[in-house]
Amino acid sequence: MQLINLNHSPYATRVRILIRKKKLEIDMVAPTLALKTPEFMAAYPLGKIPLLALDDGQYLPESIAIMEYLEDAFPEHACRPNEPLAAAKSRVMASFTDTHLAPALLPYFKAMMLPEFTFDKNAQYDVVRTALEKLDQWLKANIVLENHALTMGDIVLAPTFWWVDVTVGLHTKNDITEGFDSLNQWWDWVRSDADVQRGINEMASAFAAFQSQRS
Ligand SMILES: N[C@@H](CCC(=O)N[C@@H](CS)C(=O)NCC(=O)O)C(=O)O
Repeated sequence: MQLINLNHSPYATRVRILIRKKKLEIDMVAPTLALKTPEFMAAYPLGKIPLLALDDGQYLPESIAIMEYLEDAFPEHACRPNEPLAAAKSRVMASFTDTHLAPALLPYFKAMMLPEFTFDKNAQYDVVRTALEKLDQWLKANIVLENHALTMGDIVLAPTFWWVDVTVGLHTKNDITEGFDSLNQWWDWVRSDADVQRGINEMASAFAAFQSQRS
């Protein structure tokens, strides 16, 4: 098996972190076809990275589906809790990441890729801050860090959360997480994990390389 990977991608990073947490021997390789080309789309119809290349030649897209597959296929070193409510909370974190937080960051990513793209920075700041406020309140009510082991939900959220400061920080000096104590405590806790930290460092290096190419 191989993971077709992009180091800057929060979606690929969550899978890299899980692979390392589960101690799986899966090579991580860059795509050999250029993204968005007809060749890429013909080979991988959903058109996105990451992809898990299976040994029989099939490709599995969608990071969460890949992570669930790896948990099902390799139950050792589980990152999906057995206890139903803990498992549900892990899924809430993953779902919140992809349905609330990542969409709120989209205009920032778009502006990074397309310098001519403009958006209302004050309004978008408020959208992101509102999403973070909800997350802070949810964490406060649902996660007790002292009793909490790293789950798939944490692994999904952490790389996208890293991008919050980076993307919003390109446009404002405000600390967008100011006052969100539960969220900040969770962030300190999650990035103290060596595999999470490694994934974040890889994203940071890839982003630094992207920025130096453009300047
Ligand atoms: N829902 C997908 C999203 C993956 C995604 O958006 N990947 C980006 C890289 S961060 C990508 O492949 N973009 C290429 C493109 O849109 O052409 C997942 O969870 O895997």
